Amino acid sequence: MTTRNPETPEYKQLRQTMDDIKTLKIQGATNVAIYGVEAFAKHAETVPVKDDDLLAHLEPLVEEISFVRVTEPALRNGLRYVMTGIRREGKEVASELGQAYVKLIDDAKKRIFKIGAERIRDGSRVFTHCHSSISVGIFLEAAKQGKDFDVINTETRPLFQGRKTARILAKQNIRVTHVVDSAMRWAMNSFNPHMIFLGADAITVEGVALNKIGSRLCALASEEEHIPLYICTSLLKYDQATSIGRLSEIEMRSPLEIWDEGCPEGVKVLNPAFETIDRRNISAYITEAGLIPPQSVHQTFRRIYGSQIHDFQQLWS
Ligand code: RUB
Repeated sequence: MTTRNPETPEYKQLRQTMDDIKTLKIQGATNVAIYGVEAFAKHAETVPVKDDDLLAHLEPLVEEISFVRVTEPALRNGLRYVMTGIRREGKEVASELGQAYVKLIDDAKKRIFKIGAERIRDGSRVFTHCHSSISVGIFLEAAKQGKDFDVINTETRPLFQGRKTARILAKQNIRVTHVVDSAMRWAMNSFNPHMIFLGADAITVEGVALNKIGSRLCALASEEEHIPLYICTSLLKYDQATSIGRLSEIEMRSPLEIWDEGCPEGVKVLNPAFETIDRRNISAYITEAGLIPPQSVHQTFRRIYGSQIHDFQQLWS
Protein backbone atom coordinates (compact mmCIF):
# COMPACT_ATOMS: atom_id res chain seq x y z
CA MET A 1 0.00 0.00 0.00
CA THR A 2 1.48 3.36 -0.99
CA THR A 3 0.94 6.59 0.91
CA ARG A 4 0.19 8.34 -2.36
CA ASN A 5 -2.66 6.05 -3.37
CA PRO A 6 -3.96 4.00 -0.44
CA GLU A 7 -6.23 1.13 -1.45
CA THR A 8 -8.84 1.61 1.24
CA PRO A 9 -12.60 1.80 0.53
CA GLU A 10 -12.63 5.27 2.14
CA TYR A 11 -9.96 6.53 -0.25
CA LYS A 12 -11.87 5.13 -3.23
CA GLN A 13 -15.00 6.83 -1.92
CA LEU A 14 -13.11 10.11 -1.57
CA ARG A 15 -11.89 9.86 -5.18
CA GLN A 16 -15.45 9.06 -6.32
CA THR A 17 -16.79 12.06 -4.38
CA MET A 18 -14.17 14.33 -5.96
CA ASP A 19 -15.21 13.08 -9.36
CA ASP A 20 -18.90 13.65 -8.56
CA ILE A 21 -18.10 17.20 -7.44
CA LYS A 22 -16.12 17.89 -10.61
CA THR A 23 -18.85 16.54 -12.89
CA LEU A 24 -21.62 18.33 -10.91
CA LYS A 25 -23.37 15.15 -9.80
CA ILE A 26 -22.89 16.89 -6.47
CA GLN A 27 -24.03 20.46 -7.15
CA GLY A 28 -24.17 23.73 -5.19
CA ALA A 29 -21.69 25.12 -2.68
CA THR A 30 -23.39 23.66 0.41
CA ASN A 31 -23.57 20.11 -0.95
CA VAL A 32 -20.03 20.31 -2.31
CA ALA A 33 -18.82 21.25 1.21
CA ILE A 34 -20.86 18.57 3.00
CA TYR A 35 -19.93 15.65 0.73
CA GLY A 36 -16.32 16.76 0.25
CA VAL A 37 -15.58 17.27 3.94
CA GLU A 38 -17.32 14.04 5.03
CA ALA A 39 -15.42 11.94 2.48
CA PHE A 40 -12.10 13.59 3.36
CA ALA A 41 -12.62 13.15 7.11
CA LYS A 42 -13.48 9.44 6.75
CA HIS A 43 -10.40 8.91 4.64
CA ALA A 44 -8.14 10.85 7.05
CA GLU A 45 -9.31 8.69 9.96
CA THR A 46 -8.71 5.40 8.18
CA VAL A 47 -5.60 6.03 6.09
CA PRO A 48 -2.87 3.61 7.26
CA VAL A 49 -0.13 6.21 7.80
CA LYS A 50 0.84 8.21 10.85
CA ASP A 51 2.95 11.01 12.35
CA ASP A 52 4.81 13.14 9.80
CA ASP A 53 3.82 10.80 6.98
CA LEU A 54 0.18 11.50 7.78
CA LEU A 55 0.48 15.26 7.30
CA ALA A 56 2.71 14.75 4.25
CA HIS A 57 -0.10 12.66 2.79
CA LEU A 58 -3.07 14.81 3.87
CA GLU A 59 -1.81 18.33 3.10
CA PRO A 60 -1.39 17.86 -0.68
CA LEU A 61 -4.72 16.04 -0.71
CA VAL A 62 -6.40 19.02 0.97
CA GLU A 63 -4.94 21.26 -1.74
CA GLU A 64 -6.17 18.92 -4.47
CA ILE A 65 -9.70 18.61 -3.06
CA SER A 66 -9.89 22.36 -2.40
CA PHE A 67 -9.41 23.10 -6.05
CA VAL A 68 -11.62 20.45 -7.64
CA ARG A 69 -13.96 23.42 -7.91
CA VAL A 70 -12.01 26.60 -7.32
CA THR A 71 -14.88 28.86 -6.27
CA GLU A 72 -15.92 26.86 -3.20
CA PRO A 73 -14.46 28.22 0.09
CA ALA A 74 -17.05 26.42 2.26
CA LEU A 75 -15.33 23.20 1.22
CA ARG A 76 -11.88 24.68 1.90
CA ASN A 77 -12.96 26.03 5.30
CA GLY A 78 -14.28 22.57 6.21
CA LEU A 79 -11.10 20.80 5.16
CA ARG A 80 -9.08 23.28 7.25
CA TYR A 81 -11.42 22.76 10.19
CA VAL A 82 -10.74 19.01 10.07
CA MET A 83 -6.99 19.50 9.56
CA THR A 84 -6.69 21.88 12.52
CA GLY A 85 -8.25 19.19 14.74
CA ILE A 86 -6.05 16.43 13.32
CA ARG A 87 -2.91 18.48 14.00
CA ARG A 88 -4.02 19.02 17.60
CA GLU A 89 -5.47 15.61 18.48
CA GLY A 90 -4.53 13.12 15.78
CA LYS A 91 -6.41 11.46 12.95
CA GLU A 92 -8.66 9.49 15.35
CA VAL A 93 -10.90 12.54 15.67
CA ALA A 94 -11.18 13.21 11.92
CA SER A 95 -14.67 11.72 11.29
CA GLU A 96 -16.02 13.42 14.40
CA LEU A 97 -14.67 16.74 13.13
CA GLY A 98 -16.14 16.13 9.68
CA GLN A 99 -19.53 15.54 11.30
CA ALA A 100 -19.10 18.62 13.50
CA TYR A 101 -18.50 20.77 10.40
CA VAL A 102 -21.55 19.31 8.66
CA LYS A 103 -23.52 20.13 11.80
CA LEU A 104 -22.30 23.74 11.63
CA ILE A 105 -23.65 23.85 8.07
CA ASP A 106 -26.94 22.18 9.02
CA ASP A 107 -27.51 24.50 11.99
CA ALA A 108 -26.69 27.52 9.81
CA LYS A 109 -29.13 26.31 7.14
CA LYS A 110 -31.99 25.89 9.61
CA ARG A 111 -31.51 29.42 10.93
CA ILE A 112 -31.28 30.90 7.44
CA PHE A 113 -34.46 29.09 6.33
CA LYS A 114 -36.39 30.61 9.25
CA ILE A 115 -34.90 34.10 8.88
CA GLY A 116 -35.37 34.15 5.10
CA ALA A 117 -38.96 32.90 5.37
CA GLU A 118 -39.75 35.92 7.57
CA ARG A 119 -39.20 38.10 4.49
CA ILE A 120 -41.84 36.24 2.49
CA ARG A 121 -45.49 37.18 2.98
CA ASP A 122 -48.77 36.14 1.44
CA GLY A 123 -48.78 37.53 -2.08
CA SER A 124 -44.98 37.91 -2.30
CA ARG A 125 -43.28 37.41 -5.65
CA VAL A 126 -39.67 36.28 -5.38
CA PHE A 127 -37.17 36.00 -8.21
CA THR A 128 -34.31 33.48 -8.11
CA HIS A 129 -31.56 32.23 -10.41
CA CYS A 130 -29.91 28.79 -10.65
CA HIS A 131 -30.31 26.18 -7.92
CA SER A 132 -29.38 27.27 -4.44
CA SER A 133 -30.36 24.74 -1.78
CA ILE A 134 -30.44 27.60 0.72
CA SER A 135 -32.83 29.78 -1.30
CA VAL A 136 -35.02 26.75 -2.03
CA GLY A 137 -34.96 25.84 1.67
CA ILE A 138 -36.30 29.31 2.48
CA PHE A 139 -39.14 28.87 -0.04
CA LEU A 140 -40.02 25.47 1.43
CA GLU A 141 -40.01 26.89 4.96
CA ALA A 142 -42.27 29.77 3.92
CA ALA A 143 -44.66 27.27 2.25
CA LYS A 144 -44.59 25.12 5.39
CA GLN A 145 -45.68 28.19 7.34
CA GLY A 146 -48.69 28.37 5.03
CA LYS A 147 -47.61 31.40 3.03
CA ASP A 148 -48.99 31.79 -0.45
CA PHE A 149 -46.42 33.27 -2.83
CA ASP A 150 -44.94 33.07 -6.33
CA VAL A 151 -41.42 32.27 -7.48
CA ILE A 152 -39.99 33.29 -10.84
CA ASN A 153 -36.87 31.37 -11.82
CA THR A 154 -34.37 31.05 -14.66
CA GLU A 155 -33.40 27.85 -16.46
CA THR A 156 -29.63 28.55 -15.95
CA ARG A 157 -27.68 27.62 -19.05
CA PRO A 158 -25.72 25.56 -19.87
CA LEU A 159 -26.55 22.87 -17.30
CA PHE A 160 -30.14 23.87 -16.43
CA GLN A 161 -29.83 23.87 -12.64
CA GLY A 162 -32.91 26.12 -12.63
CA ARG A 163 -35.02 23.14 -13.68
CA LYS A 164 -34.08 21.45 -10.41
CA THR A 165 -35.34 24.49 -8.53
CA ALA A 166 -38.58 24.56 -10.56
CA ARG A 167 -39.19 20.81 -10.08
CA ILE A 168 -38.74 20.96 -6.30
CA LEU A 169 -41.03 23.99 -5.92
CA ALA A 170 -43.72 22.61 -8.23
CA LYS A 171 -43.70 19.32 -6.29
CA GLN A 172 -44.49 21.29 -3.14
CA ASN A 173 -47.29 23.19 -4.92
CA ILE A 174 -45.39 26.47 -4.85
CA ARG A 175 -46.33 28.47 -7.97
CA VAL A 176 -43.26 28.85 -10.17
CA THR A 177 -42.76 30.65 -13.47
CA HIS A 178 -39.72 29.52 -15.45
CA VAL A 179 -37.90 31.73 -18.00
CA VAL A 180 -34.70 31.56 -20.05
CA ASP A 181 -31.73 33.36 -18.54
CA SER A 182 -31.77 36.13 -21.13
CA ALA A 183 -35.37 36.93 -20.14
CA MET A 184 -34.43 37.75 -16.55
CA ARG A 185 -34.67 41.51 -17.01
CA TRP A 186 -37.91 41.09 -18.97
CA ALA A 187 -39.32 38.87 -16.21
CA MET A 188 -38.40 41.41 -13.53
CA ASN A 189 -40.10 44.14 -15.50
CA SER A 190 -43.17 42.00 -16.26
CA PHE A 191 -43.73 40.35 -12.87
CA ASN A 192 -42.35 43.11 -10.67
CA PRO A 193 -41.04 40.76 -7.95
CA HIS A 194 -40.82 42.12 -4.40
CA MET A 195 -37.35 40.70 -3.90
CA ILE A 196 -34.59 38.55 -5.36
CA PHE A 197 -33.07 35.63 -3.48
CA LEU A 198 -29.73 34.32 -4.75
CA GLY A 199 -27.34 31.79 -3.25
CA ALA A 200 -23.59 32.26 -3.07
CA ASP A 201 -20.55 30.18 -3.73
CA ALA A 202 -18.08 32.56 -2.17
CA ILE A 203 -18.01 35.85 -0.28
CA THR A 204 -14.99 38.14 -0.34
CA VAL A 205 -13.59 40.43 2.34
CA GLU A 206 -15.18 43.40 0.55
CA GLY A 207 -18.60 41.77 0.90
CA VAL A 208 -18.79 40.88 -2.79
CA ALA A 209 -20.68 37.63 -3.52
CA LEU A 210 -19.72 35.14 -6.19
CA ASN A 211 -22.59 33.12 -7.62
CA LYS A 212 -23.68 31.39 -10.82
CA ILE A 213 -22.98 33.21 -14.06
CA GLY A 214 -25.92 35.49 -14.77
CA SER A 215 -26.08 36.68 -11.16
CA ARG A 216 -24.48 40.02 -11.96
CA LEU A 217 -26.93 40.60 -14.81
CA CYS A 218 -29.63 39.78 -12.33
CA ALA A 219 -28.17 42.37 -9.93
CA LEU A 220 -27.97 45.01 -12.66
CA ALA A 221 -31.57 44.36 -13.67
CA SER A 222 -32.58 44.58 -10.01
CA GLU A 223 -30.97 48.03 -9.86
CA GLU A 224 -32.87 49.17 -12.92
CA GLU A 225 -36.16 47.84 -11.53
CA HIS A 226 -35.47 48.88 -7.90
CA ILE A 227 -35.89 45.36 -6.53
CA PRO A 228 -34.02 44.48 -3.32
CA LEU A 229 -31.54 41.64 -3.78
CA TYR A 230 -30.64 39.29 -0.93
CA ILE A 231 -27.83 36.76 -0.86
CA CYS A 232 -28.98 33.70 1.08
CA THR A 233 -25.92 31.98 2.41
CA SER A 234 -24.01 30.63 5.36
CA LEU A 235 -20.99 32.70 6.37
CA LEU A 236 -18.99 29.49 6.04
CA LYS A 237 -18.63 30.49 2.39
CA TYR A 238 -16.44 33.41 3.38
CA ASP A 239 -13.17 33.17 1.45
CA GLN A 240 -10.63 33.97 4.16
CA ALA A 241 -7.80 34.17 1.65
CA THR A 242 -9.30 37.39 0.27
CA SER A 243 -8.48 39.10 3.58
CA ILE A 244 -4.77 38.68 2.88
CA GLY A 245 -5.06 40.04 -0.61
CA ARG A 246 -5.77 36.97 -2.72
CA LEU A 247 -8.51 37.10 -5.31
CA SER A 248 -11.37 34.62 -5.24
CA GLU A 249 -11.02 32.54 -8.38
CA ILE A 250 -13.74 31.95 -10.92
CA GLU A 251 -14.13 28.44 -12.25
CA MET A 252 -13.93 28.09 -16.02
CA ARG A 253 -15.85 24.98 -17.08
CA SER A 254 -15.59 22.84 -20.20
CA PRO A 255 -16.74 24.51 -23.46
CA LEU A 256 -18.32 21.16 -24.34
CA GLU A 257 -21.10 21.92 -21.83
CA ILE A 258 -22.12 24.72 -24.21
CA TRP A 259 -21.42 23.31 -27.66
CA ASP A 260 -20.30 19.70 -27.94
CA GLU A 261 -21.11 18.46 -31.43
CA GLY A 262 -20.77 20.50 -34.61
CA CYS A 263 -18.93 23.48 -33.17
CA PRO A 264 -17.08 24.93 -36.18
CA GLU A 265 -13.32 25.12 -36.06
CA GLY A 266 -12.12 28.61 -35.15
CA VAL A 267 -15.00 29.29 -32.76
CA LYS A 268 -13.74 29.78 -29.23
CA VAL A 269 -16.41 28.85 -26.66
CA LEU A 270 -15.95 30.10 -23.11
CA ASN A 271 -17.88 28.80 -20.13
CA PRO A 272 -17.29 30.80 -16.91
CA ALA A 273 -19.30 29.19 -14.09
CA PHE A 274 -19.59 32.16 -11.73
CA GLU A 275 -19.40 35.92 -11.51
CA THR A 276 -19.28 38.61 -8.87
CA ILE A 277 -22.20 40.59 -7.52
CA ASP A 278 -21.13 44.05 -6.50
CA ARG A 279 -21.83 44.78 -2.85
CA ARG A 280 -23.66 47.97 -3.88
CA ASN A 281 -26.35 45.73 -5.37
CA ILE A 282 -26.72 43.57 -2.27
CA SER A 283 -29.44 44.82 0.10
CA ALA A 284 -28.30 42.31 2.72
CA TYR A 285 -26.89 38.85 3.27
CA ILE A 286 -29.39 36.49 4.87
CA THR A 287 -27.13 34.43 7.11
CA GLU A 288 -27.12 32.32 10.26
CA ALA A 289 -26.26 35.56 12.11
CA GLY A 290 -29.36 37.29 10.74
CA LEU A 291 -29.52 39.88 7.97
CA ILE A 292 -26.19 41.62 7.69
CA PRO A 293 -24.84 44.28 5.32
CA PRO A 294 -22.01 43.27 2.96
CA GLN A 295 -19.52 45.35 4.98
CA SER A 296 -20.05 43.14 8.06
CA VAL A 297 -19.29 39.74 6.56
CA HIS A 298 -15.63 39.58 7.61
CA GLN A 299 -16.21 40.68 11.22
CA THR A 300 -19.29 38.49 11.64
CA PHE A 301 -17.43 35.46 10.29
CA ARG A 302 -14.55 36.15 12.70
CA ARG A 303 -16.96 36.53 15.61
CA ILE A 304 -18.85 33.30 14.93
CA TYR A 305 -16.26 30.97 13.42
CA GLY A 306 -12.92 32.72 13.98
CA SER A 307 -11.77 30.47 16.81
CA GLN A 308 -12.68 27.27 14.96
CA ILE A 309 -11.65 27.96 11.39
CA HIS A 310 -8.38 29.78 11.24
CA ASP A 311 -6.15 28.82 8.40
CA PHE A 312 -4.16 32.03 8.34
CA GLN A 313 -1.00 30.16 9.25
CA GLN A 314 -1.29 28.18 6.05
CA LEU A 315 -2.44 31.19 4.07
CA TRP A 316 0.70 33.16 4.86
CA SER A 317 3.06 30.33 3.93
C1 RUB B 1 -24.62 26.54 -8.06
C2 RUB B 1 -24.80 27.93 -7.58
C3 RUB B 1 -25.59 28.11 -6.31
C4 RUB B 1 -24.62 28.28 -5.16
C5 RUB B 1 -25.34 28.27 -3.82
O1 RUB B 1 -23.60 26.44 -9.03
O2 RUB B 1 -24.27 28.90 -8.09
O3 RUB B 1 -26.40 29.25 -6.39
O4 RUB B 1 -23.68 27.23 -5.18
O5 RUB B 1 -25.87 27.00 -3.58
P1 RUB B 1 -23.18 24.97 -9.55
P2 RUB B 1 -26.31 26.56 -2.11
O6 RUB B 1 -24.42 24.33 -10.09
O7 RUB B 1 -22.15 25.25 -10.61
O8 RUB B 1 -22.61 24.20 -8.38
O9 RUB B 1 -27.29 27.55 -1.66
O10 RUB B 1 -26.88 25.18 -2.32
O11 RUB B 1 -25.06 26.52 -1.28
